[in-house]
Amino acid sequence: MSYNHKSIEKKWQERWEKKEAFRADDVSDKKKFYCLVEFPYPSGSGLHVGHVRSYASFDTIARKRRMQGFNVLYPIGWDAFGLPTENYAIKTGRKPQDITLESTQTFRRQLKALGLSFDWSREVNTTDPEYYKWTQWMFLQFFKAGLAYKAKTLINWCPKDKIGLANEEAAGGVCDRCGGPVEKREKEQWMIAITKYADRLLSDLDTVNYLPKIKKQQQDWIGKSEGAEIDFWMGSRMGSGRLLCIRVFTTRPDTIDGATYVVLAPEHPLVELLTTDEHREEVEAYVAIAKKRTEMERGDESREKTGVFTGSTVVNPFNSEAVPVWIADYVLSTYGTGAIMAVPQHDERDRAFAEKFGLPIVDRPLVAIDEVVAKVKGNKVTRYKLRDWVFSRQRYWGEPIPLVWCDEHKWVAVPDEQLPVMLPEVEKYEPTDDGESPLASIASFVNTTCPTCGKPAKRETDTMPNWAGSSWYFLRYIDAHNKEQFASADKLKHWMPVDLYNGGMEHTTLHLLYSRFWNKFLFDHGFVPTSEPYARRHSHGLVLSDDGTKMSKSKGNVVNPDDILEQYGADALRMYEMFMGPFEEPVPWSANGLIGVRRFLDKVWMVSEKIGDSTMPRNENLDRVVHKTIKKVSSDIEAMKFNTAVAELMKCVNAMHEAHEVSRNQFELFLKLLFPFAPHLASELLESFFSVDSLNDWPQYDPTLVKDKVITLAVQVNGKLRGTIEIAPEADQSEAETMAREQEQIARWLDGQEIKKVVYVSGRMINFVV
Ligand code: ANZ
Repeated sequence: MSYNHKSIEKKWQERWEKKEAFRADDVSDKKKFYCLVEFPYPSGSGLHVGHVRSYASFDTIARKRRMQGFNVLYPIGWDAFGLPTENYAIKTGRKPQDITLESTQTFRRQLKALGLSFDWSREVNTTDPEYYKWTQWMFLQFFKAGLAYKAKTLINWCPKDKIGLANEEAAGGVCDRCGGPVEKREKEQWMIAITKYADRLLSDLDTVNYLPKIKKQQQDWIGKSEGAEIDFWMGSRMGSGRLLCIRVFTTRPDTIDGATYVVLAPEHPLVELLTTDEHREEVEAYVAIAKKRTEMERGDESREKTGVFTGSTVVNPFNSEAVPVWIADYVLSTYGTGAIMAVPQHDERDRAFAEKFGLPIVDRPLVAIDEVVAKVKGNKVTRYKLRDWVFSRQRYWGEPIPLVWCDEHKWVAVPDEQLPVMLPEVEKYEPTDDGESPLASIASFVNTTCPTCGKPAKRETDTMPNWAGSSWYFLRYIDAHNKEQFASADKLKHWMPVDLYNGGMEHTTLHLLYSRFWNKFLFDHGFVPTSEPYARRHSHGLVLSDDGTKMSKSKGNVVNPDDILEQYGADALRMYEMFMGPFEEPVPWSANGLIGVRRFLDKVWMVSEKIGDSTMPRNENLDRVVHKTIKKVSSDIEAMKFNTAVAELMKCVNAMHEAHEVSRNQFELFLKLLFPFAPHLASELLESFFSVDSLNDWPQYDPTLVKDKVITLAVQVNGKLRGTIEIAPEADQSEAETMAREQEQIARWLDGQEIKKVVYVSGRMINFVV
């Protein structure tokens, strides 16, 4: 028999909405619990089943916490600026604002149809001027603190999307958005000095509870290296009379005695000066090719080494030997000093290079680092791989950067009372090939007056990257409608830090790092109460299509949650996505798996028909099953092992199904456990048999019932009691025999004896006749 999910789910969703059942209290005696999931980008294609996995799983935790008496904040909103909407607007000739409105309506409808317990009164949208006013205000705090600066840099440029990308968005030389190759372009950009926080972003990882793989990725991305900078001088003066030196960065000063050559990155400023005429042609040809290669290619350890000799030598400052200077693209200009001392004896890459070009490989003992550094007058330095954050985009659909250029006063902040700087409505959004923002062609936007002197001035036309709005949205949820501040200090103090945060692994080096940095900055300036925004971070695995590949529109293998809600219901979809596999691992979609979960829910419905009255005798075995389920489900939710929690609930229902009768108490306990997973069905059954008020506590298991039952069995040798064993009542003779023989005090009596017979009286005794 199948239950009617449509009427039941609609009924409960309407009731929750009317009661504002999930509204969090800003003032409460209860302990707070701030449960956060990464807010979605409202794309035109609607909610993805991958969203459901994260949101439903955390909904389970949020609901359990409410039952446990916590004041829970579980909010949601829209991260709506960015390229997909802008590109879609260009394609369809519509306004990004209208498209966003439409997409958020779809997403909201879908999330509500899932019965997720979000506090909808705190919904935020990063494209709302009331929201981005504060994003702009925060940018100005960075600017005023000297952490936002404009610099000409080589940026990663995606020729297809016509957009500059941060390093994090161009990892491996490919565009994060379209997958196409990324070029280098020189461009003036706003940068934010995240590197000033590199050390704290690293060391404070010790103060938070993140999945180990998340911590590791952040550590690697920040990439701290302790080493030394050492100067290798030329032995003689150049024609100009100058004495040149190459400064190398090494993490292994102890190997310097074995440094048999020096390598410059092809872009190194000394390349030209050090190249002798004899080698110039060859060097120039090499440099031209090397510059075209992506950093990924160049960093690839397995690639055949290439390089050229400059014709010059420098002196190894430790042993005064002359060493040749080479140019090779495995040395990157963007790291360290862009020059290395090569130690083929100790470094794989240097060895491969030396072998290929016939450079000396010498075996010399290591020298203590401090001794080397003192002798060669080197500087100990700490280097980071982390780069400053490229913060401007020459695109339309983002927050305008609230600065004004005045020839006299340079960059001037727009005064607070003039925020937000509104994004003007425009006819055309097309990015330009010269890389200028579409806003640059709107005279009414560009032309303004200098806030300092009142003379004519021009607005900055770059917009912010879409990582801006998401860097602080967890703060806005706390006080979503505040018009005076981004959030009040009292409320921030009440709710921060986020107790538990879930999101995709793909955000570990982007959003997660940016928002930690952003929060630390606000903390340093007294705007937020905690240095770290998230006490605990977890990550869910992707939901793949049934053939194990990524779901994508072009392949037509996207599962639409609407269809499933219609046919199987929200409870089935939610619970299936928790059951499909370990939470942090990618799992393929399985239609059969979904059907199996739906059948389980139908079985729950059927169990309700065999609920006995309170006069029936206690079925102790079923009691044990129920209490073991309480124990396992409780600890599994805490450990985010949602799949095994669901499996346990299934086992319990099977036991109930097989039992002759199920007591009211047993069923009530079960429904309470089911509620965080399948809230509609559980509420419906609780209401018809008990009361939904009973959801005010989380079931506790009886410790005596979860212990496996054991009895004491007497062990005799030749009829004399020699000891006892604790054993399950249903144990057979061989189990009892094995256990008895393992007991030392019994083994002593049997040692060296020939056993003639064993008498076993189940539940009473075992007798060895020797
Ligand atoms: C000599 C040496 C001997 C090195 C040895 C390593 C091992 P991490 O740990 O990643 O910071 N290096 C320095 N700058 C470089 C650049 N711009 N491009 C490519 N390689 C560069 O790596 C630091 C080490 O990588 C440095 O220490 C340097 O090689 C190389 F047995 O110096 B080492």
